[in-house]
Order: sequence, then structure tokens, then C-alpha cells
Amino acid sequence: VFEALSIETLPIRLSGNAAIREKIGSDSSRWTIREVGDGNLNLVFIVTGETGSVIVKQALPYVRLVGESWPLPLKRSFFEYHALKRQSVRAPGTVPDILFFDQAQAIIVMEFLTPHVILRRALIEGRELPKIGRDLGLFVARTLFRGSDLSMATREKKADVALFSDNVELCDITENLVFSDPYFEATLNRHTTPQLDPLVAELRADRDLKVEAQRLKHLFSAKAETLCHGDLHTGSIMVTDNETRVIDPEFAFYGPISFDIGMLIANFWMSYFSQAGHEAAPGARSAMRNFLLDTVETLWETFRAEFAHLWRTERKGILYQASLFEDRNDPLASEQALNIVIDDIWREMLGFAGIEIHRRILGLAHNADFETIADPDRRAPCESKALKLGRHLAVNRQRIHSLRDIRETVERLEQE
Ligand code: SR1
Ligand code: MG
Repeated sequence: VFEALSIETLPIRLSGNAAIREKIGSDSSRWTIREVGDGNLNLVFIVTGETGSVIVKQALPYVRLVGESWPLPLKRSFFEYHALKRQSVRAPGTVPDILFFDQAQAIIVMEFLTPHVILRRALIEGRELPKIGRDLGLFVARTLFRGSDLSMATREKKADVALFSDNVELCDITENLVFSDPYFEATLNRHTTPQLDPLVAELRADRDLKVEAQRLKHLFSAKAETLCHGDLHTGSIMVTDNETRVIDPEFAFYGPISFDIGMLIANFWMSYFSQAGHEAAPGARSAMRNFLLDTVETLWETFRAEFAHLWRTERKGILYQASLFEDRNDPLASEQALNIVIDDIWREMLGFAGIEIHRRILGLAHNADFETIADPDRRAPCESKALKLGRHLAVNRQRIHSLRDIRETVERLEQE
């Protein structure tokens, strides 16, 4: 029978576990326990013993953000565990090590990352992290390429698609909260800045935008291309100046290669527009703004270069088989195909980024970048500029050809 952990029961329930005892010490009377979960869904504890610390994460049978009225199955913990396992093989060193998994209790015990902090918090504080663009570009290229039909044996990939296809309820959250709710007056929506009302009404009446959002939802639900993280935002990343780790893949599903990249890049653009709400004086965070736009460029260019490298050196799946091109003695054919595949990812990625920006301001699940700007008169222009960028990306994505162009648009909006 499932039982939610508490600070009192945790030592009783986990002190018999050999892996935990070995890591933090076997005298559970000396364990100190803190509940630190501030996400929307789960319980998270830091457990510290005489020789170290671990993270204990437990799924609850409902959405923590909303309460027991919104049940959510425990099996998301199973998908998180399996996604972490695959990511650790496909992009070694980028996710926390797992010490123990209890499927029935939906508990994952994993490495405590220290002195790491959540990337979103670091960006709100105005901290520049020099390695982040490259680290994340490599992470997305490696996990998304190696989880696809470009790399995997088709039998193994099809079995994995079947396995993850049961993550229905978490996909349902994304399908509704990301792609649909922001574009009508859905019950769960909230925007905390009434100054946005006229713009919100405009967006909800925007036929082109609504059609694009549904085209993107169509891609999300039908293009089972690779194993996506599924919720790759700056709150799912832990950082130090020298290290980047990706956490929380409970939304993992087989979807478009472009999905994780678009969600992630959107969060850097939102951070950009939120800086004005956090800076001590106008212009004080100019260097930070440049860092964020440079990071987006590094992330995408690293993704592109690494994806191309894997395409040339590890393409062993059923798609664009090397033998097909090389037999005909036409190496340029493979490069032509690569360019077309990357162009498709680019256009889809821009769309997903636009929609992610909208849902974080108009839907149920907001982000701290904007929410921690206490004064609504300061928050409103930040959110409104982000919403306009989101619309531009989603609607004009077929006609946007470079991050230089987007940088100009972003900087022009910032000056408004
Ligand atoms: C009800 S869950 C809302 C959001 O929290 C998660 O982190 C996902 O981003 C989801 O969309
Ligand atoms: Mg999460």
C-alpha cells in the first residue's frame, strides 16, 4: 500500500536500505531530514547522515500544486527512473546517479548534488554561468539523437515507444496546459498581472496563433521521434560554475526532437525579459542580458554541431542509412539530408518555444522568473514583451532563419 513519506517516517522506512546506509551512514538516529520540494508535483527530501547526503524523491498520487482533487498516477516515478537510466548512458555525467528505486512507493533515491543550485534561481539572481549553453547543447544533442531511429535498433526503439506510451496522464497535462488552455478562458488559467488583459484578449482572438498552437500539439502527440525529457526548463537543471546536471524527467515521452530544445530555449528568453524586473537600476543587468542571448546561440550551435557529428559518426538506425548514400558514392546526399532534418528541427523548435512562453504567463504553471517580480507595474512590461516574442516565434517560425534575426527582435522588444 502506498504511503507518503514524512520527516518522521522516512528513517523508519528507508534505514534498512543497504545503498543508502553505505552512502550516508547506517545510524539513522543521526540522520537529519529536510523536505525541500517546491515543484508542482512531488515530495523531495534531503537526508543527511554521518558520511553524506542523498535526495529522496517521492511521487504523490495527486498534483501537489492543486491538491487531491487532481489525481495523478504514481507510475510517473517509473518513467522518471527509466528516463534517467537512458540519459545517463546517452549523455554520461549529465544526470544524478540513482541509488535506489521503489516502484510501489514511487520513491527514487539519488545523488545529492552540492553545491549545485537550480539554474532558474541562479538566473534570477543575475548569475552568469559560462558553461551552461555548451553543456545543455551537448545534453540535448546526445540524448535526442541517441534515443531516436537515427541511432537505436528499431526493435529496441519500438519497444521503448510502447513502454513510455503509458505515460498518458503526464502527456495529458502538457497537451492541455501547454497547447490548449492558454488560448481560451480555461478554468485552470491564471495570469497574475491584470495589466495584460488587453494583450491576452488579442492573443486569444488570434486565429493564426491558435492554428499554430494546434499544429504544434499535433507534432507533440504524433511525432514519436525520440525519448524527450518532456519538461526541460531551467527549473529542471542544477548548476555550479563548472557543472550542469539535468533532473526531473518524469514527463518523459517519445516525441519530436525539437520539443526539449524549444522548451529550454524559451526559458532563457523568458529569463531575458524578466531581468528588468530584478535589476537594481535600469541597465544594471545589460551584461546578463547579453549573456542570456549568447547562451541561446551557444546552445543551439552546440546542438547543431554535435547532432551533425553524431549523424556522421553514429548513424546506425533505420533512417538515412549510411549504406544507402555511400553505395552510390555520393557523400553530399547524407549532408543534404542532415541539413533538411536540422531545418525541420529549427522550425519546430521555434514554435515550441513560443508556446512555452505563452503557457508560463497565461496558463496554470507559471515560472519564478516573472512571479518573483512583486510589483505588477514592473512585471507587466516584462511579461508582455515575452508574450509578443512568443507570438512572433509561433506564427512566423517558417520565415525565421537565424538566431541573429531573433536577437534583433528580442532587443527591439526590450526597448519598447
Ligand atoms: C500540473 S503540473 C504543471 C506543470 O508542472 C510541471 O513542472 C510541468 O511543467 C507541468 O506542465
Ligand atoms: Mg519537474
